Formats: sequence, C-alpha cells, structure tokens
Amino acid sequence: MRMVFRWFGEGNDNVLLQQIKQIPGVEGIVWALHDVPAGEEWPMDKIEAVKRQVEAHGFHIEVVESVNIHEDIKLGLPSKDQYIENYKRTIEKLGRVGVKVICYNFMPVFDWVRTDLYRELEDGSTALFYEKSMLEHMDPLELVQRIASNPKFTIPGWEPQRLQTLTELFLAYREVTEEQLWNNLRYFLEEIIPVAERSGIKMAIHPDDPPWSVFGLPRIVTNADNIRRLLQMVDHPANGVTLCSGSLGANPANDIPAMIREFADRIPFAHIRNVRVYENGDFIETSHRTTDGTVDIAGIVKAYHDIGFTGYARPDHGRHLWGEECRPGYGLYDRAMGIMYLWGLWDAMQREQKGGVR
Ligand code: CS2
Ligand code: MN
Repeated sequence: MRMVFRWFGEGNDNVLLQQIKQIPGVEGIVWALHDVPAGEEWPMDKIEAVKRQVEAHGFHIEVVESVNIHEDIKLGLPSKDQYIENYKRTIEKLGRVGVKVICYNFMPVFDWVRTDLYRELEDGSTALFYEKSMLEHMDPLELVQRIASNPKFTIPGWEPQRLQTLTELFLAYREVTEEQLWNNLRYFLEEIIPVAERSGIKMAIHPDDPPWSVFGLPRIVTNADNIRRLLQMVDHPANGVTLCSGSLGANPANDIPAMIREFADRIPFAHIRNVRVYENGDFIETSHRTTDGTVDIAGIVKAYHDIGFTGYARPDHGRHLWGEECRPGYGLYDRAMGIMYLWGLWDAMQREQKGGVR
C-alpha cells in the first residue's frame, strides 16, 4: 500500500505541503490542475510548476485526481471527439512527467452529492451529510445554492464552470438512458485506453457518490455487477477502478472486501473512508475507525493486505475538527488521523504475517 494525500495546490488549499510532510508514511501528492476547465488540454508549464513544488518537498506526483470529462463526452454529442483528443493529449503529457494513475469519474452533471456540508456529529465536529428525503424533494438549483456558494473554496466536483449551464444540461440528459451512458463510456474508453497504455498510465474510474441515481440523472458505477461490466467492456489492465469505500459504502448492500478480492488486479488506487448509514437511507461521514461507521474499514484493509495490494491509497474525506477552516471534507487533521488508523491496521497485519517479528 503506497500512501498518498490529496492537495489542491498552492494558494488553493489551507493545508500546506510542509504539514503533509509530517504525516507518517505519505510518499506522494494527489493533484490536479483545478483551474483548467473540463475538456481543455492541460498546459505543460502548469503541470511542470506543480511537479516542481511537490517534488521540492520530497513527494512524487504519480497520482492525478481528476482529469474531468467534458459533459459532451458523457452525453455522446458529435462534439465529443475534439474533447477526447484533448484528453488524449493530456494523458500523454502526464505520462511524460511520470504520472502512473489518472482518477476520473463518469457522473453526469454533478460529482458527489450531499445535502449538508457541515452537519454536526455527537462529538461536536462537523462532516458531510446526505439526507435522502430532502434530496428527493429538492430542486437541483437549490442544491447548487447550498453547496457551490461556499465562500472560501471552490469545491471539487462543484466548480463554477461545470454548473454554468445546469438547466440546459438537465434537458440534454433527459434523452440519455443508462444504456446510452454505458455506450458513451465504452466509446471514450476504447479511444483513450490505448493512449494510456502507451503512456504508462492506468485509468481509474471513481464510483458514483452516492451510488444511485440523483435528480433522475443516470448513474452507472454503483455496485460490483457494474464494475465487473466496466472492466470487461474494455478488458485491459489500463482500464481500472478507484475503489472508493465511502462512495460504495453509502449502499450497505455493497460488499467492499469482496470487491477488493474480485477486482484485485484492476484497482490501481484506493480511497479509504467510513460513512455511517442510517435506516432511513441518510448517511454521514465519520472518522475512519470501523466502530464509528457502518463500513468495515478493518475488513477492507485486511482484504487489501490479503491480495498483497501495492497500489496507491489515500484517506478520502475527513470530519472538520478543532476549528479548522478547510475545504469541506478536506481538512488536515482527520485525514492525518485516518492515515494513522490505516497504517496501524496494516502494520499489525504485516507483523502477524511475519510470525510476530518486526
Ligand atoms: C472525491 C471525488 O472529494 C471527493 O468526493 O472522492 O470528488 C473524486 O475526486 C472524483 O469523483 C473523482 O473523479
Ligand atoms: Mn472517493
């Protein structure tokens, strides 16, 4: 397990590289050019600037999250080909600077969806929360008001440029069934996977969060059957998955340790975090500790250990603690503690495997 940490870039993150440096066992930074709109080719000078900053702190830049996909590709519009060309050029450039994994997602319109960014937990910390019945009765524009109007930071997945044409997008997706979305994903993968392979890069799709349809939009990366279909559809080692325990875990029917064992050689990147799912379908993000949520984090780490996982892993979201002013879900403290919990489990398993010796 190679531990990495997401960082949003100089001047775009309250967390500093010097601080990340002090978290035990973090070897690389998960990064992106957050100011380049989806569909545009990433400029080499900006890529190199991040590389310089990150490497100056002794980290590598092998994992990118995300190179976002233009909606026209997901909609399957004729204009998609020009955006796919740009995507290919970006993959090639990233390969040239040593990137090994590109995380992306194929969720229409929105990335992750929550109804509350700062719901208080019983310990006084706050965390991202999803209220099922509220979402079912909400207008998408109202949700955008709640989420994207956050004053301090742009929120990944809720970038203003993505939301500019919301009404038109919803109209366009009225025509797109799940099967069409599958076809559009297949078309995209058939185009880009050979380029990724030549560039020494594994593509790792992030599951839909939450793993079900919201606002009537199609969503397809939601469970083991669909991940299996996706991996078989373009059956190549460069076509992989970012196995996100928090996203998949919002549906208690998802057996994540079983997915890790089944898809073992197609998981270049693991997102590990816990959520607590309530009986009414609401869920809130919690600490990483197994007992704090409904996702079996210890069982997940055990599954990764059993398969001899050598891919990259990061703590995903964390709670907001100790008054930290941070991007929702992306504070320093809870993610740092999450890493220590993961290492604690991992190191104990390593020791047991070696018969109890160091
Ligand atoms: C992430 C996703 O912050 C998060 O919720 O896990 O936004 C993730 O970066 C994208 O879905 C990956 O493309
Ligand atoms: Mn995730």
